[in-house]
Amino acid sequence: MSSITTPDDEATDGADSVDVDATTGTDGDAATRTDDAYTFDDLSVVMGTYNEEEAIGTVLDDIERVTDGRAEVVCVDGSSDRTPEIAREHGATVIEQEPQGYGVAVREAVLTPDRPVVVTTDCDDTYPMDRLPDFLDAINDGADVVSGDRLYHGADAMPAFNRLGNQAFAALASLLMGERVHDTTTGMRAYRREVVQDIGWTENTGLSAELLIRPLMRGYDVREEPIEYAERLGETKLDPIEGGAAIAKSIVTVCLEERLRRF
Ligand SMILES: Nc1nc2c(ncn2[C@@H]2O[C@H](COP(=O)(O)OP(=O)(O)O)[C@@H](O)[C@H]2O)c(=O)[nH]1
Ligand SMILES: [Mg+2]
Repeated sequence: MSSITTPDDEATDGADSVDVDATTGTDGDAATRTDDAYTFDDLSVVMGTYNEEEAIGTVLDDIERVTDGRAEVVCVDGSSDRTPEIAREHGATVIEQEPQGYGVAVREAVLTPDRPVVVTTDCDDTYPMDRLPDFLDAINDGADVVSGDRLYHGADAMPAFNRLGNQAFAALASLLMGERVHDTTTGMRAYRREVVQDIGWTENTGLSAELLIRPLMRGYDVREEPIEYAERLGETKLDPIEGGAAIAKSIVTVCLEERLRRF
């Protein structure tokens, strides 16, 4: 795992408030480690879903298989197709919301669960749900945020324009933060619930970058974990030019806000 370790002496009040109330594990699978380690019973997998009927069955089947049906699934849905029906058939909690963009949906999704570990994903079969145990392990190892780095393995399935853009976003954020990050716009991350609850989120298309940058700049233990990235099922909901401009703006705004906050 590549690690962005923020020194403790840079930690601020936000990081100090991370107080892990670990629950007792049960026996049985790879995600069960010690008495006070989180297990799949402590995990919520959350996502925005917008007309993803081609992909949602596969994504939810994968989560069920990998977590033995123990992870809770929350979908914040703005679809006009059969996505929400398929989600409910799979036992997911579906929150209906008018489509207002990625970040509006994902903010609602990360704030909904009561469980102590929250994992985000896209509902498009691009992210490896098989890696959920590794993300949970990293949280149990002390990480506050575990961020899937798609670019580490090359992200061949990503359109070349998006890949270049994502590399540029990571370079820009690294420069502004003074810490090297490799993938700021990934959809797959694990968070301790306190992290998402304790920080105020402002961005929409740029929420993914914000969800990495604010915790990192507040001294939380943020780690990047290389992941494979697969070809999408169904159509993308993000316009690369308009969305890319919004993400760049979010990165600059959030980095400046976090720098000012330190004074
Ligand atoms: N509820 C909701 N979900 C959205 C909206 N926009 C995007 N999503 C979902 O957010 C995830 C990310 O979008 P995606 O099209 O995969 O973006 P990309 O990965 O950048 O191509 C997908 O699961 C989408 O269905 C929206 O306005 N409302
Ligand atoms: Mg996607």
